[in-house]
Amino acid sequence: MNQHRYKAVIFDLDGVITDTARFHYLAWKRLADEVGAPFDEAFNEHLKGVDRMGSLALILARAPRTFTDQEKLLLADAKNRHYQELVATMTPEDLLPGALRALEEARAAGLKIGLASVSKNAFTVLDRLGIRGRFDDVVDAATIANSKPHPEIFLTAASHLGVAPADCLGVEDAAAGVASIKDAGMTAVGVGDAQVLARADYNIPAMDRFRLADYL
Ligand code: B16
Ligand code: MG
Repeated sequence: MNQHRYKAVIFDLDGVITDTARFHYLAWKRLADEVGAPFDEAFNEHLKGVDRMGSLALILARAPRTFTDQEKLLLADAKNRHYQELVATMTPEDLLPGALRALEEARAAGLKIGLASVSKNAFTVLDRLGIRGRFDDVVDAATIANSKPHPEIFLTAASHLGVAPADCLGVEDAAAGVASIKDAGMTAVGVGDAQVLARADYNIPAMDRFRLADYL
């Protein structure tokens, strides 16, 4: 049993472990151009931590016409196929600087390690990065009803790890993700803009500044 303040660290994937946001952006951008909806990097920020159909709804709300449910499913499928083509090019070199060390520090400290991503492609991404075996639990996003900022995914991760939420440290790069961690009753490390991630208990500009000892 470890003697630390926390018993588990639960990581977000996109923006914390790897930069899949770039691929989501490219895939959504192509779709937005096809339907005539305005789309840029700033708007893409609002999609971080939002699930696929939720993201599509936000994009289509700015399109010049409405879409049937069947059209929406086809559009979401097309976006996902494009995204998966991009993910297929990933290698362990796509780990964000500091991410692997953070996983190693958590393991060395005897903490449980979880992944809380609302991406249904998370398992594939972890396999491409070669790090799936480093997690004690990876929440299957297909089992999650509410995407971030709802706390469900972080609560599910804690429950799978057998750790009380108050004993968990969550690591997130999106405001919606930090809200999810805080509303789950956990301590949050925000990775990125401290003003955007103002609800986090600790703020670092990027994962290369993550030092587990700073939070224990
Ligand atoms: P998929 P996270 C989220 O991952 C992304 O931030 C978000 O942009 C994306 O729409 C969502 O996954 C769903 O991804 O289409 O692969 O199921 O930040 O929770 O790791
Ligand atoms: Mg993220």
